[in-house]
Amino acid sequence: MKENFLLKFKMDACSQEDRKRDFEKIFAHYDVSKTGALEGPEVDGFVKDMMELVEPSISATDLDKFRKALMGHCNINGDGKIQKNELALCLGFKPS
Ligand SMILES: [Ca+2]
Repeated sequence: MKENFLLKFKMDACSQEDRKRDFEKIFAHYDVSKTGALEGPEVDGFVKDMMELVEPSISATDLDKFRKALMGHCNINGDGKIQKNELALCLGFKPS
């Protein structure tokens, strides 16, 4: 089984500090180009890992649907990328 980066993190970490640190690591891992925003294949990678946590054999069609839904939900400023603060809101982290 391919290693899934998201599995390394417990999203129910006990303190707000733990959660924030985990979030920073997750974002940095998927923001390959270090632009401060997930775009194109970076979003694909994030969506794939996230969906494979709940549905290991998910189809490409479903992944695409979920990617569109995620973009619709997270991409608040409408620039086609997911900024760090947008992903934080999406995952239920309070902006700091
Ligand atoms: Ca955006």
